[in-house]
Amino acid sequence: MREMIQAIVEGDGDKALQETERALAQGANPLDLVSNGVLAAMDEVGARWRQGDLFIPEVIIAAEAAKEVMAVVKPHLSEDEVPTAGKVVIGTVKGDIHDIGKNIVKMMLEAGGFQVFDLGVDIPPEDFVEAVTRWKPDVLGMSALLTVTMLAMRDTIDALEKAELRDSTKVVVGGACVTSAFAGTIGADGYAADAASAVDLCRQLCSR
Ligand code: B1M
Repeated sequence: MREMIQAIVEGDGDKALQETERALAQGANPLDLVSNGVLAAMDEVGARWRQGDLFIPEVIIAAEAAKEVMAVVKPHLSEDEVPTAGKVVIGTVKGDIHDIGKNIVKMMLEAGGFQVFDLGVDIPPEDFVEAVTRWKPDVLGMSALLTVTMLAMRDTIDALEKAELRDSTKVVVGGACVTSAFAGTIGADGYAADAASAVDLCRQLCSR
C-alpha cells in the first residue's frame, strides 16, 4: 500500500494501478486500500500543495491516478463499503463560464471520497435548487471568478431558502474573486480558498 500511496502522490497512474492490483492479489483489504491508501494519498497531495511543494498540474495528475485506483478497487467493495464522505452538488454560477478551478475542486472532492454532481457552468439559481431537490446533497458548492457574478451566489442561497432547502444543505463558496468575508455576508456556511481546503471544509461540514 505504501508503494501505491507514493505512486498516487507522484501522479504515476500506471505504477499506482500495478501496486493496487498487486496488493489485491496478495489479499489486501479493499476498504483498507481506500481509507488508508487512496484517501491518505490525497490528504498528502493536499498538504504538499498547500506547502507549495506541488503545483496544480501535479495535483490534477495525482487526482486522476487516485480515480483510476478507485475504479479498480470499487468492484471489490460491497455496496455499503463504498466510501462516501458525502454528496456535493457543484457548479459555476449564472453568467460565469470559468470552470478550471471548479473542475479541480470536483476532482479533489471525488478523489477524497465524495460523490459529486457537477452541473457545469453558467448555472442559474433555479437549476441549483432543482439539483438540490433531486440529489439531496450534504453540500452545495458554488464557484465564481467574476466580481459581477459573485452576487448570483447570494441569489442562489435566497432561492434555496425560498424552496425550504437551506436548512438541510450546507453552502460552500469559492473562486478567485470570493473572500471569506463575502461568504459571511451572503450567509454561506463556508469559504475555501483552494481545492484542498474545499475538501477539508466539506469533510468538516459533513461530519457535523
Ligand atoms: Co477570465 N477573467 N474572463 N477567462 N480569467 C479572470 C477571472 C480575470 C481575473 C482576468 C483579469 O482581468 N485579470 C477577470 C475577472 C475580473 C473580475 O471580475 N474580478 C476575467 C474576465 C474579466 C473575463 C471575461 C469577462 C473577459 C472578457 O470576455 N472580456 C470573460 C468572462 C466570461 C464569462 O465567464 N462570462 C472571461 C473569459 C475567460 C476564458 C473563457 C478565456 C477563460 C476561462 C476558461 C475556463 O475556465 N474554461 C478565462 C481565464 C482562464 C481566466 C484566468 C486567466 C484564469 C482563471 C483560472 O482558471 N485560474 C483569470 C485570471 C487569473 O485568475 N489569473 C481570469 C486557475 C484556477 C485553478 O484558479 O479558478 O481561482 P481558480 O480556482 C481555484 C480557487 O479559486 C478555488 O480552488 C481552485 C483551485 O485551487 N476555487 C474554489 C474555485 N472554485 C471554487 C469553489 C469552491 C471552493 C474553492 O467551493 C465550491
